[in-house]
Amino acid sequence: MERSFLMVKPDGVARGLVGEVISRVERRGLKIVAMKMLRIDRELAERHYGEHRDKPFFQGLISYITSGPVVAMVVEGKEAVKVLRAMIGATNPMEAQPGTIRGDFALDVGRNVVHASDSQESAEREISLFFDESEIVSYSSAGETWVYEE
Ligand code: DAT
Ligand code: MG
Repeated sequence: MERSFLMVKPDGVARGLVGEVISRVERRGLKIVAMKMLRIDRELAERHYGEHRDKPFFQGLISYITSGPVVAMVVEGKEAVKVLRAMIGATNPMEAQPGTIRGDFALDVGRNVVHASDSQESAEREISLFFDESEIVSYSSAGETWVYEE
């Protein structure tokens, strides 16, 4: 099974959308194997978004992501990276399809409610930025019997 990193951003937490996001993940059959609420500091923000350091929106992005608590998760499942990217929708919510999290709950690229890793390499990097391996749990879920054919 593949792992991805999913995060409800400060706007999502402030707007009371944590349960909505978690609920969608659970209903899809994905398994949450780690979760915590935290306030991201500047150093962690700059590491997490390091690939965007030279972009014009970088400072705004860092201010936004450090502006309030986030809920960070490790999510496990078949092709979890691809599935979560499809579930969150396009980066710019104006282009995100209805039915996606951004397409249902956001309008502004600078307030797009959620983050999900864009590749397996990003997922590994982001998970290790936010979680110790000891914080990631192992348990059996209904998925093992009812979500996957085998
Ligand atoms: P994603 O969050 O879909 O992986 P990304 O990695 O390209 O998108 O960018 C990270 C975040 O930066 C994104 O969620 C919102 C912000 N961002 C991206 N492009 C932007 C732009 N053109 N203007 C303002 N903010 C932008
Ligand atoms: Mg990204």
